[in-house]
Amino acid sequence: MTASQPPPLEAVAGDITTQRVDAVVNAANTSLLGGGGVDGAIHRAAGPSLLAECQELRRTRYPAGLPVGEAVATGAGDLPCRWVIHTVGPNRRAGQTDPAMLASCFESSLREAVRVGARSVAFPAISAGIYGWDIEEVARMAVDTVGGSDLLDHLSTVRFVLFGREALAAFESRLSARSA
Ligand code: AR6
Repeated sequence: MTASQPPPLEAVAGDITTQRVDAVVNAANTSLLGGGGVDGAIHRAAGPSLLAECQELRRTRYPAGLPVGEAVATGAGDLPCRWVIHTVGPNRRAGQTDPAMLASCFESSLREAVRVGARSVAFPAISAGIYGWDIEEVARMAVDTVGGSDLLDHLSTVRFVLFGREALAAFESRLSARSA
């Protein structure tokens, strides 16, 4: 893959904690201190060094927490990747309904991944679980934002890793609409 040919985006069913990519994106919360869903799975699989790094980030860079739509990288502890990129999706259940905030998560996460030197990145369906966004809308924002990013030139793989048939179908449908 050369720099002039951005990578195809791919969607797979699976568990993001087992992905052999350089960086996985975590659908975190503002506290950066763990939670349920993908966040819980990533922290469990990564082990305590990830939480320690997140606590240090809170102390040094984000005393008020990581803002919605931003992203920050840490190491990955025991995960089979090098970095975890933590981002905070908008919480629809709390009235955060602006799709631009969701787009910002995907764009900021890509930028942070490229900044640390990742060439392959796996994303979950940010905000499509506990934060209550419709999977179709998440698929649209994810595929359109990542697919339209200049940062793709720096990457060899971008993979959406989805839980469940409905989520996979939503992403596959948006990906095929894009390439049609
Ligand atoms: N691999 C891939 N996808 C997963 C996995 C996994 N291991 N586990 C869940 N999903 P969510 P959010 C899917 O709730 O909506 C946490 O408590 C899941 O089916 O993880 O952004 C944080 O700390 C759904 O499609 O993230 C925050 O407080 C998608 O990942 C809050 O949840 C996202 O679901 C963030 O909520």
